[in-house]
Parts: sequence; structure tokens; C-alpha cells
Amino acid sequence: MQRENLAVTEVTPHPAHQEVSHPLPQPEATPSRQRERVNVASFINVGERTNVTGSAAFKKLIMNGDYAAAVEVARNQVENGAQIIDINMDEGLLDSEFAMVTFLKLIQAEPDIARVPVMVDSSKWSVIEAGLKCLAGKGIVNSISLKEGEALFLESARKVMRYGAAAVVMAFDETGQADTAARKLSICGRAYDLLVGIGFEPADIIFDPNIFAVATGIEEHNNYGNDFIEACAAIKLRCPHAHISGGVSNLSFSFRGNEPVRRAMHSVFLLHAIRAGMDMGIVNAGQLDVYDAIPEELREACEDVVRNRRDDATDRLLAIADKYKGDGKVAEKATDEWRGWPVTKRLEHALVKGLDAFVVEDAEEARLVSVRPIDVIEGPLMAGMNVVGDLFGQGKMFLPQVVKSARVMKKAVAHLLPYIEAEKTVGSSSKGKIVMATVKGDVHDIGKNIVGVVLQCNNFEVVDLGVMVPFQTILKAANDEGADMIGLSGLITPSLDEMVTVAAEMQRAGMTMPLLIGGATTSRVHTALRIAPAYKGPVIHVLDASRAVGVAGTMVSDTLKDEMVAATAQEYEDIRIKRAGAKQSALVSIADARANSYKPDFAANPPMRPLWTGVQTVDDVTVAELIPYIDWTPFFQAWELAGNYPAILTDAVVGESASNLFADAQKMLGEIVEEKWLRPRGVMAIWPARREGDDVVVFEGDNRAEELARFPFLRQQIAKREGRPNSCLADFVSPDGDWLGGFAVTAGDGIEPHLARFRAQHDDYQDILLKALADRLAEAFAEFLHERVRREIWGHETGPKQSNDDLIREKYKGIRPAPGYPACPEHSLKTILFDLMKATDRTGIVLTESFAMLPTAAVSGFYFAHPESSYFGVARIGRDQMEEYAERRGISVEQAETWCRPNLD
Ligand code: B12
Repeated sequence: MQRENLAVTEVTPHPAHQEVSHPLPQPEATPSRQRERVNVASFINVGERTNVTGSAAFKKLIMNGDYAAAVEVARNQVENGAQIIDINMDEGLLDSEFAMVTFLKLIQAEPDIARVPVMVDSSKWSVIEAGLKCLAGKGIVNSISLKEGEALFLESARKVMRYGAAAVVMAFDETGQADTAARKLSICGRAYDLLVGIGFEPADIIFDPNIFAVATGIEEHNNYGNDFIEACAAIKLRCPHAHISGGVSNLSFSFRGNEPVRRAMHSVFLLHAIRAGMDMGIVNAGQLDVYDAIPEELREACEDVVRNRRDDATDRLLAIADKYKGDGKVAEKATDEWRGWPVTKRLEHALVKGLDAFVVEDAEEARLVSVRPIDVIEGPLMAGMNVVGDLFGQGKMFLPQVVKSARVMKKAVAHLLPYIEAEKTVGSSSKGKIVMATVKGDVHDIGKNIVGVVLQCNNFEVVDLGVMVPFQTILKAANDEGADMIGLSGLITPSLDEMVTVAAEMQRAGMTMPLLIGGATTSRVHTALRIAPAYKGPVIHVLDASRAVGVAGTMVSDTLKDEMVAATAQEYEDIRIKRAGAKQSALVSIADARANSYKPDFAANPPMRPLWTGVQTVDDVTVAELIPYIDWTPFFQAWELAGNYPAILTDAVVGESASNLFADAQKMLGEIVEEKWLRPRGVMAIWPARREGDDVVVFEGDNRAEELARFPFLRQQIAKREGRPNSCLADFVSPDGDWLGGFAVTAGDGIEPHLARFRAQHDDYQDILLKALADRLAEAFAEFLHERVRREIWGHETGPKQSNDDLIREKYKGIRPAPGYPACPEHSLKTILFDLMKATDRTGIVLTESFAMLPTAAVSGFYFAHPESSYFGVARIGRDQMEEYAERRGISVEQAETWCRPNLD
């Protein structure tokens, strides 16, 4: 089967434009992983309701042939936070192959379900194979094992490899299921060696080391919790890159009927198992509690049982279990009790809870009783921040809370600073200094700001140079400041080249300090292939804010640094070797790709004449009108809170954090509307057009005589399976006369004075909140304007308006791809679009040299109206197309190579 890999940059699809390609989440490969924080939020939930053996309701639907309702079960799983869905059709009275194929085809057609990977679950290989054949992205086979010996195991594994799939490997061998930690490790280790020996990708191995019931009354079962947890840690060390999964509900089987106790057991178990390396599992989010919110008595009793801490653990849990039946809620403690505590304890409490109302008052009180003002920072404030750092590290606190804590810290420090300066004492000794910048041409800075705040919370000194920073400024600041390391950030693909430039310039300047790389468009692979070779000093890609602390901490540690630098260098070298030797997906020539273009049925659906053509400034839209169009899920993602809105608000793990954040967002939105902080500004256009080859040519008049401009689009060149086209956006435009639309919108006009105000107040929380809301409003504006265009200007949509949910799921006809998104990855097309629409004059949006837009909260793109138009990813293209593109675009081949780079590797 031909897998359609995305380009080297491994960009994450924009939520609005997801594609069906599912790389498994990669564990960080360095030894530092063992030292990393427990990230409960990064734990992957596997949904299991689409399993005829596990769900009577699903079985009934499938047996009755009610596939439409069965699809809703899958959708429901995804909406409730499942990040992988397990599908099983093993039922004696069923044609399982037919059921698997029918169901998979149906869910593949639903973009909001198809965005999560599928686990094809069956005991019959024929069913698994039938399932794998119809998956467009990477599949996961559930499961293979050594139960029937090595020969059969390897035969199955080879078949899995042929489909480019991952596999769940059960800890089961010829003698049975593994129960003790030692057996689990020995079977998984053996399976790992066999798999790696035949070239199976280690990251595609998902071990299931068996979670068994504890507290059953049978003594031999008492250590099952520990056995699993210890096995996780040992397997992670023994089998680099492999994942660990398990079915969590088995653990509490003996407490059936007492949900609060089961939930508490699962939460306690997961805290330890995730910490030990478990990275995915079948767990119902509704069956989890926030660890710290579990009543202490129950939590301790569960700890005793799960960790087998005392012989009478089962009896003790049984003795209290009934008390917690029902809703199991405990009365909240009086909230203002803490104001009566000693000042050091109050400061710690304010930091942990992110309460800034009394912090200046308390910092002053602490200063008056301290010998030197600096003692307040180095004493109670740092102690409080250490608690915050630890809780975040243990996955017991989430990013929005940490940013609020940072605000409390900054306010206290701001109050103390004048006294410290008056005394001219030396400032607090930091762990290390990092100079951070978003590179030249790029304007994104939420991710960088978050990392900055988190590092500051962990006692790093951060020199933030802002956005669009040329390499000269970065290098100079690093030298002048005596920095310990440099951190670069970037949102869009042109920044990747700029990062290579910074690295090369660091090399030329003879620097040796570590270079950390982060931002939405960056990846471990790109860092290994392009950035690291340009610089001899340490270069490390950092996936997110939570990992930044571990990496930065290690880079300033005398004992840990060398090990991590060497391990990362080795890991990047492995990536380079693997890439050099890897068979890349085959390409066809651009001529053959064109011959296999997508051919819409223009006879059945001829191009629809718009009600109006021309260019129009859009200045009549208010923020209040845009609010209902907001897609909230990415807002929570920006704060590292995993889950879909609205289910995330009641999520057992992050629900409380998400709800508080959401309430703060609503409050700020109220102020934005009330006090007119932001002014939406936009422009849209519709031109008569025609397809010429892979270009869409736009014209002044309806007779299509006077050419205004041409938009050259890129075409997929990866060899396709029979019946699947090599698509190009131009395919959706008729060569016999059609129309094309364009737009550019921003919600960022007016944002600067408010950001400056928050900065002056040392309030990173409000600063990041406002930026994140402006970004959501920009996306909402694009959605709103597209709807207006479809209904009132182009007029191809009629009937009742669609709900916001349906808009988010793109249930409408027609698309609005944006330059930079996978269907038109080349960013420079924005210049043509902007010139034609006079977008800068009409909206105030300007383009940087890398084609980023300022204000940051901005989106621009095209409108295609044909009902068959759809999103896809261009992915890798050949040099033949790139060279021809240079000609079509009127640029040199070198220039085309730079602009198309992410699609060339
Ligand atoms: C939200 C979003 C937007 C928002 C705002 C973005 C912003 N403020 O920067 C809006 C809607 C405005 C937007 C617009 C566009 N977007 Co957009 N967007 C996203 C999205 C969905 C999430 C990005 C984000 O903010 N994540 C949350 C932050 C917190 O995460 P982060 O940036 O990754 O940062 C974390 C880590 O990377 C790391 N990190 C970051 N920096 C640093 C630095 C250091 C030193 C370290 C150690 C770590 C570190 O830690 C951070 C915290 O955990 C991504 C897709 C995705 N899922 O990533 C696309 C994405 C980034 N967008 C993309 C594109 C193309 C665009 C547009 C060009 C589209 C267009 N033509 O209009 C515009 C450009 C906007 C502009 N001003 O020029 C592409 C970029 C890839 C590409 N081909 O260039 C992406 C990847 C989508 C895709 N698959 O195509 N976008």
C-alpha cells in the first residue's frame, strides 16, 4: 500500500484543514525522557465503544445494520476526547470483514472522526487486513503476540510492516499472559528484539503489558498494580521509542458498582503508571478524578491498594468504600481561611493558587521582617515557585495555572525591585540565562511567550527579543548578555530556513552555546536534517513548554549536559542515516500526475455565477458578531489543555483548569466588546476566472479578455493507488469559465496598547489570553466571511444557516484554503493576492519578507465554490514540477527551491 507521507517538516494540520495522516506520537528519544515531567495532559486516550465485544449497544447497531447510528458512536468518542479509536467486529454471527470495511469507509468520510488514528482490532488476520486496506492514514493493528510462537508472530509483524502500520503487542507468550513485572519485561524485551531485528520501526510498537484487577481478596493479585507500573519503567528503558498502553478499567474490577472508588483507583494508578512511562490507554475520561481533589482518606487507601503498601490495604479500602458511593463529593474548605496563615505560607499559597489580590501587601509584610529585600525572593517566593514547578512537573497543575502563578511572582518581584536596587545588592542568582526570539520574517509569539513564562517560573532568566528578529540581533544579544543558550521560535515554514541561517551564523561566529528550537512549524526531523548540521554546538528541538524546563535545566547542568548533548546528537545522526537510506514514497512525473488529475463533474455541477464580482472592503463586522463563530478547541490547545470543547470543561483531568480559563476568556471577551479593544478589518474579492493547466487565471471582466493575474498551484505527485487522483486546487476551477474568490481578515487591529498595558503590569496571563482570543477571532472572522460569501455574495449556499458545530466540521460546500496550508503550501502566493485586493490599504495587514502577516491575528486565502472542492495535502513534489513552477511563477529556480523546500524533501 502506498502511504502518503507529508513533507519533512511534519507540520501539524490546521484544525480547520486536517488531513488523514496520523504519525504516532513520538516519545522523545533522549535519556532525558526519564527525567521529564509527568505529562498527564499528553496521555493518549483510546476510545473503545466501537467494539462489538465490549459494547452491547454498538453490537446491536452493527447486527441491525444501522451503520449511520454506529458512526455516531465513533463521533461521540472523538468528541469526548478519544485520540485513537479501537474498532472490533469479532462476532460469530457477523461477516466481520464486511462490517469492518463498511464501517471504516463510513468514518473515513467524516473529517472530524477521520482525524484520529484507527486501531483495527480483531483476532482474525483477514479482518485486520481488510481494515488496513481501507485506511488512508497510518493504522494500528490490535494485536499481535508471541502466544503461538515466534514464527507466527514475525509473520504477522511483517504483514503489519507492509501496511506501514503500528501494532499493539500483548505481553503474552507460549506459556501465557505475563503477570509479574519480570515476566512482562522479559516478554516485551524478547518481542522488541525480534521486531527490531526484522526492521520494525520501534516507535510503531505499542506494548500492552496487561493491567489486572487488584484488591480482589486473592493475595497473589495484590501486587498487580506495582507489577504493571514497574514493568512500564523497565520496558521504557529496555525498549527505546516503544509505547506502552493498557486497559485501565480492569484494575478496579472488584469495585464494580462503586464508581467514585473506581475513579479514584484509576486516577491514582494512572498518576504512577504515566510517570513510569505509560503513554496511552483505554480509559473513560469520565472515570478519572483530579488526583489532588480525591478526599485524602480515599486517596491514601487507593495508594495503599495500587502500590501494595500494606497487607491490610484491601480490607481498609473496603471498609471506607461505601462512604463514597453516590456522587462521592466532599465539602469544600472555607476559601479565605488562608489569610490567617503566616506570611511565608500565604505567599506560597498565593503562588500555587495564582491569587494576586494580596501579593503586594504580603510581599511588603515579608520584606519588613526580612534582613534584605532579596531574601523575600530567594526565600518564600522561590519556595512557592518550586512548589509550582514541582506540581506542573508532576502533571498536577496545568499551564493556565502556571502562567497565573508567574503573574503573582512578577508582581511581587516588581514591588521588591526598587528596594533591592536601593540597597544595590546583587540580584537573585538564576539557574541560567536564555535569549529567545521569533526569527526574522515571522510574527508568532504565543508559543515563545509561554515557554518564556514557564522557564522564568523555574528560575531561568529570560531575555525575550520579541518577533521578526534578524540573526545579527540574536547573536549580539546572546554575547552581550552572556547567555547560556539561545532559543528560536517560528510558526510558518519560511522560518525553518531562517533558523538554519541563525545556526550557520552562530557557527561562523565561533559560538558554542546550545541552540533550542521550537514553534508550530518546527520538528525533530527538520532540526536533525537541516539545522543541526549547520552548527557544531548542541542543537535541540523542544516539543512544548513542559519539555523546555527539562532541556534548559540539563543544558546548564555540569553533570547532565554532556549526556543529553551526546544522546541528542546520536539521535539526530540516526534520523539522518535513516532518511538517507529510507525508501521515499515514489513520485510520478508531473505530466503523469496531471493526467491523473481530479475531474469534478462540471456537467452535473456547472460553475455557479456569483451574484456579485469585484473587490470589497469589509468594515461592518463587530467582535460581538464573531463570537458565536469561535472554534474553542484550538484555544485550549494553545494552553496545552488537551480535549475538545465543550467536553473539556467537564473533563476529569483538565476540566477545572479549562473551566477557569474559559471563564476568564468570557470576561475578557466582554471587555473587548464593551470597550472596543479590537476592530475586525477585512477584504474579499470574487473574480471571473479560468483554469489553464495548474494555474488559475483571474480576469477583469466577464468576457475573460483582460488578465489580472494568475495563481500557480502545486499538484500532488506521490504515486497513488488505483482510483485516487493527484489533486491540485486548480482542478476545482473549470477551464471553460469559472470564478475564484480571495480574502484577508484580521482581528488584531487595536491590540497593541492593551498588550503594552499588560506587559507594564507584568501580567503574562492577560497578555497571552488576549493574543489567543485575537487569534480565535481572526479564524472566526474567516469563517463568518466565508459564510457571508457563500450565502450573500457568491450565493451558492441557500436554506437555513448551519450551526457553528457544522461550520467547524466544514459541512458546507466550497473551501477556503490559505497559502501555507497543506493544499497550497507555497506562502508567496499571498503577495499576488494582496496586490490584487489592495489588502494592505484596505485592512492594514502587512506582509513580512517571509510572507507572515502583521497584525499576527490574521488569515488570508482563496474561495473555491465547486461542491466537489475539498482539502488535501500536496506533500512531496518532484524537481520537475519545482523547476516548472519557477517558470510559471516568474522566479529563479533557486528561489523556487527555497519557497518549495518543505515539499521537496
Ligand atoms: C492557532 C494557529 C493560527 C492562529 C494564530 C497563530 C499565532 N498567533 O501565531 C491564526 C488563526 C491567526 C493562524 C494564522 C495562520 N496560520 Co496558523 N496555525 C495555528 C495552529 C492551529 C496552532 C498554532 C499555535 O498557536 N499553537 C499553540 C502554541 C502555544 O504552540 P506552539 O506555537 O507550537 O508553541 C509551543 C511549542 O512549539 C514550543 N515552542 C514554541 N516556541 C518555542 C521556542 C523555544 C525556544 C522553545 C524551547 C520552545 C518553543 O512551546 C510552545 C508551548 O508549548 C497551527 C497548527 C498546529 N496545530 O500547530 C497552525 C499553523 C501554524 N498555521 C499555519 C499557517 C500556514 C498559517 C497562515 C499563514 C495561514 C494563512 N495564509 O492565513 C496564517 C499566518 C498568520 C500570520 N500572522 O502570518 C501552518 C504553518 C505551517 C506552514 N506551512 O507554514 C500551521 C502549522 C497549520 C498547517 N498545518 O498548515 N494560525
